[in-house]
Amino acid sequence: MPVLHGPTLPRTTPTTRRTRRPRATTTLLAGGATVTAALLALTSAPATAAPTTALAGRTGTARAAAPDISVANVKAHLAQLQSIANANGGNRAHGRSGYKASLDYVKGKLDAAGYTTTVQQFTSSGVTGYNLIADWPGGSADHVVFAGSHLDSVTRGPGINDNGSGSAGILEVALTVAREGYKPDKHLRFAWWGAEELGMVGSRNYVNKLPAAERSKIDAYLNFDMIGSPNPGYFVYDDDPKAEQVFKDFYAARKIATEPETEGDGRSDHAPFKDAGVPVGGLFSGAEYSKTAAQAQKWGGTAGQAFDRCYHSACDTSANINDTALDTNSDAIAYAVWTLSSGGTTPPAGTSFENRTPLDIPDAGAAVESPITVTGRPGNAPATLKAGVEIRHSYRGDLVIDLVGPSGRTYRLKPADSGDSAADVVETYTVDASAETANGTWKLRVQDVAAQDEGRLAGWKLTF
Ligand code: DTR
Ligand code: ZN
Ligand code: ZN
Repeated sequence: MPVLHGPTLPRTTPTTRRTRRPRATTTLLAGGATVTAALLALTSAPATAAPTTALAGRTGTARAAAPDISVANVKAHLAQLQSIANANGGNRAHGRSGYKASLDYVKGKLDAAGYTTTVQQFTSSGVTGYNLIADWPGGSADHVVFAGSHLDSVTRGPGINDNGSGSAGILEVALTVAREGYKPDKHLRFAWWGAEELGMVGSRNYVNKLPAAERSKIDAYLNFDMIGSPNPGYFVYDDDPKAEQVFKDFYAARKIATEPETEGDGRSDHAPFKDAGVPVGGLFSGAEYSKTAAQAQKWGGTAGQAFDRCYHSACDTSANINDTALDTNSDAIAYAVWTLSSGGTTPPAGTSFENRTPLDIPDAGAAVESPITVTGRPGNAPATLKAGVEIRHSYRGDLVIDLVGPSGRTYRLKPADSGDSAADVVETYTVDASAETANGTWKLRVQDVAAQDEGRLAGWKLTF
């Protein structure tokens, strides 16, 4: 039975990894019937073509555009934080009762909205501190869009702009996600950090405890520390280019000039994420530095005066907020969260997973198996899954080759053929694997069923 040879597999390093390769050639059997048709006839459990389920089960709003964030709601959160400070010695600082009361307020809102919340404890200056992490159920666990703000104030004041503004802004964005029933492609996570004013202690504690495999899943960490300064500037973090561009697009559409945030490196909770190699972005409306005449020209406000005259002072109260900056920046947060959490989770077609670990095939012996674990591919495998095989053997007619899917279902790639005395199998088979989930462990099973000739599997790969 003449078989058109598939492409010779390129030599690669002996690891299982995801690579992009040119599409393989379908192997045709005599008479033009594709291997797929032959495979369907041969498999013990015929693979019925299941509908692509990548989008199945999606409910709720998959709104493309971000909704407006109610600045009235953001200010209502700020009023609560002000009341908490008033009732707790005038501040919401790490280790003081006002901080834990602030966290309990935010947590209560998120729990009621359906978030999965976690309170992470740590110690700083001999005092217990707390981070609040909130996960919005759903979205690809391999792609996390993460928005954070520190919730603590300095001891000298209530910290309404620094950083009630960022905390209230991301809280209202998170509550709007729930109200909208937003179903992002990526997973959404929000955090309210403790002890930032002591040197990003809470956020650094979180990052240090996060396994490297989990850090690598964070597509972007977005930091919001002071977004309602009374004499506001519009600064965009110039770290991750993609996040920076998303924010710049938002402001450009509203004809608001922005400047890169350059003096904040290491000065807020994005620093531990950046140090760990996580792409970071964020917004800032200014602190103790004075607004220049040029900046006043484009942003309004008062030249020669600090962006926030009450920075780290007792006067950082509910009156220390510019509502326009708070409103615009809260909308910018929503725009970035919606934009960065849409799409971009399924690797492009032509993505390959390889196993280049050689495997000896015992002559007239038991079958051997070589595994490939596929991750990051939601939904089912395609009806034209490519299985590229490279076997070095002196009599290929001795060999039976099967693909075993994550379900355990077996797909016959090559039967034994005593009349085929040629050497080696270097072939790409096309398999209708649409009944299988793409993610999971796939196995190539090879058996030498006749004596006197032997060989080894050099490597194999799956291309989606
Ligand atoms: N360190 C922050 C305030 C701050 C000062 N410069 C920047 C730049 C970027 C973010 C924040 C800041 C605080 O006092 O909380
Ligand atoms: Zn501060
Ligand atoms: Zn701050």
